[in-house]
Amino acid sequence: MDARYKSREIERRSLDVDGLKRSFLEWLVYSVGKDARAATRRDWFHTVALAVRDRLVDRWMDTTRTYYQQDAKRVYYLSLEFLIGRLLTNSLANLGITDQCRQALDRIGLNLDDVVEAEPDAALGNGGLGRLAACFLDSMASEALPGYGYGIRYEFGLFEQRFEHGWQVEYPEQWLQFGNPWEFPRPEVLYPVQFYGRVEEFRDSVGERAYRWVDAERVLAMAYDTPVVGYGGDTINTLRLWSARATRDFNFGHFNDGAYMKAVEQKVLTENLSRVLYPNDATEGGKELRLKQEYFFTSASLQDILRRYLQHHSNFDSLPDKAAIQLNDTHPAIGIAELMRLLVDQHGVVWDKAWDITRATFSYTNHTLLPEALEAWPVRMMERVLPRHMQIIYEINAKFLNRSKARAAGDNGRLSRLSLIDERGDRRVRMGNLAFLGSHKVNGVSALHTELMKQTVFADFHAEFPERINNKTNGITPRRWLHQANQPLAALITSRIGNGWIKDLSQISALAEKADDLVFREEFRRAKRKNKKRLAAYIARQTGVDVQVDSLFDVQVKRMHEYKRQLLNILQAIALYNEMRDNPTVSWVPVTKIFAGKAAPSYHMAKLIIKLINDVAKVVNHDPSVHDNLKIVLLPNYNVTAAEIIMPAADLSEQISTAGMEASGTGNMKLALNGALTIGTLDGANVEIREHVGDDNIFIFGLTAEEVNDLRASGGFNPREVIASNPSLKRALDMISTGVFSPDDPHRYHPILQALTDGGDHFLVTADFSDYCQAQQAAMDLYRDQEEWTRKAILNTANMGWFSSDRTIMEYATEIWDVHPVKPEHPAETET
Ligand code: B1H
Repeated sequence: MDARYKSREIERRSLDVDGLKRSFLEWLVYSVGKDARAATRRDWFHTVALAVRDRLVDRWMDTTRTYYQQDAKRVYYLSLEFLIGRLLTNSLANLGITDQCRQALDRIGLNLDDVVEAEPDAALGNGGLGRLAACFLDSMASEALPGYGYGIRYEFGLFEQRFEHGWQVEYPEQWLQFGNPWEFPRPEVLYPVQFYGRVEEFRDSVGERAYRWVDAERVLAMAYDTPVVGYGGDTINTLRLWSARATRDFNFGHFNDGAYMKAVEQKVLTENLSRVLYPNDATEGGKELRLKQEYFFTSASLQDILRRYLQHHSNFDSLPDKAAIQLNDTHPAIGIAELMRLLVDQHGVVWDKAWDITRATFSYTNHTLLPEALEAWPVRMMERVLPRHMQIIYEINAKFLNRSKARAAGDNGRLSRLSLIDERGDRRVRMGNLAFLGSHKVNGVSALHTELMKQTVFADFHAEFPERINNKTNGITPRRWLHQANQPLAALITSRIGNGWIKDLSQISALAEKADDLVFREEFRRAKRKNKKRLAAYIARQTGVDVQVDSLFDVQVKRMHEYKRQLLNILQAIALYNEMRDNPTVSWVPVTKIFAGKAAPSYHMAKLIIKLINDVAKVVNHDPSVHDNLKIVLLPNYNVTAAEIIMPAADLSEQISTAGMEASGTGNMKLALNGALTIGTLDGANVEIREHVGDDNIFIFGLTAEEVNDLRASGGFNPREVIASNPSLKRALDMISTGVFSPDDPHRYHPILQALTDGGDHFLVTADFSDYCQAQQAAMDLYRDQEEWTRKAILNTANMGWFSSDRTIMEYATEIWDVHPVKPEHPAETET
């Protein structure tokens, strides 16, 4: 063997500084094809990523082989979104080679932080739902659970947001344009997925009625695998994402006609299927392409799951003992009809048996009760796109309604609510009902949300299946959200309680006793200040606004949505601005209001609120009469990487949704873990955060979910009266309506004012305004007492252990999936 080749083989595994350095230099030349003098930052990123990837491949294969050899029960997490962000820092940290890598780069004259900056975010998700899936991948690998993620390899992730004259403008996010060093294309892992066509009835070999789906269009799903490194690097799981490929025969038909250009055009159209992520967080467009995306990745994943199962089994009886399939919201819920189709039509399993297997295999997580987000596909579309599935859904429905009819005792209202078909108006398939019926467990994502599921959307199903609904309060991975993102605080914590918390976040409770330790407080503040300086520099770079590092960093970062009430926050900012101008001699607590978040491109109201925040910011930030005591910034293009800079630097965490509307929230957890105090309503997981951190260490305000419900039901709520009786609210609204913030277009904000008055203020902004302002005042007052504030901040960090996604994932594993940790077997490493 060529000596040089042999030495590279050894190098690929070396974890020491010298070995890493030699690997980098080799990779740069032989794989990236650049000379060190000509290499750009991006070249170095690719170099380092490829060299790091080498160091996880052995253990990745060991993990996969161990699962296979033990025929372990696997869990498959089906999700249209995986918002994983950057992977280099994460891989280094989880492999435990960050320092070695930094030193190796030092020796080449490079800085690791610069190299890291060249990695684009994998923005394959919209918001909380997608980020949750990413945290779950991290936790499954860190807990040694045989877990796979299945999704779509979108070419365009979530759009890039820029502000032009204060308005949101969307740009395509081409994260793959320079290649993706983390993924392994698997051109041999290819499954056909069909659309359209019709169903033919025939008699099978024993004379039974059977069906086949014919004359359909075919698309191929090709796999791309990304290794998911668990903490410590022992378990390395797989995220398998599907990409659409046109079939060859499909093209050849056109070639024979000589219509070459048409064939190529057709190929491009077919492959559009996996091109772009739909950018609507929590709303459904009803677009045919979206339905096709859902079916495309679900069908490919199920075919892959069955193929893997059949390597060890000859019938499907034990499928539920070997595979648990989790539906991340209803987006993959068509999988229930698809598994029935695969079992019954393709593998000849009898219906009732197939149904038992399906139900025992699937479980479903609901993430929202918002009516506009509950997927309901028009029957006419479903019949056209997925004709066999529509039949199967009718069949499931008929059998179910027949059975429940007896019990429903002639209650037709109840029966029509239980139906998989919404018969009102144009007929629609209710995907939530299908997901519920086809699953053995259905969960909500916070205690309150799960309770509301039982009382509202799934009340009838809950009565029918009282054991099925359960709660799994969301969590976040402490690796990315504290260990990686907040190194100053992570180092401080480790210096006091060791590093066990990274793997077992419950250990962080040991910090509670340090809350009264003045030295510890001082160091805690120093860590926070360091993070605030970093964020201030980022704000200056991104927006040109200079903010005071010692001001109260008041942070609301999340998707822009009316129910999340960024509007309430900016109205309070206007009121505060007025107070500061009215009382210039008072010594004000300086406040920096930090917003970030994208609006769905077609969500006009959310985009108008963005413009309002930018307009208010412009006026306030340039007004000398507030003496820099108030600054407002809206950071563009909020994503995982921006969140990693923002979360550690926050003092106050805004979680102010209309009670009953935010299913859980997870940003609330990231901020509290990083020592921010929450100002929030009793909504989603805020309720449980309060229980853990204690009533004294959180600012709760506003109507409860029950009060919201009663107020709306009573019909007696009159926002105009509320406005008239609150001078500071009235003044703020008058300023908006008279064009103080929009002199170029005084009527710009008419739709917002309209919604708050004639529109009935559906999100109860005016109703909660006064209570919110009081809570804000309490926060500012407390902030004057830095010792007291720090004490409470420490208690927040110390009491967030339960919100680790490791806890969440182990609850899923034991209570829903019955999946157990499997330690990979590593053969003794042989150096040949
Ligand atoms: C959540 C969504 C969502 N709930 C539809 N629902 C989408 C719905 O593209 N779509 O069609 C996209 C996203 N996302 C969020 O899930 C909740 O609002 C949060 O409260 C929750 O924390 C998060 C994770 O459970």
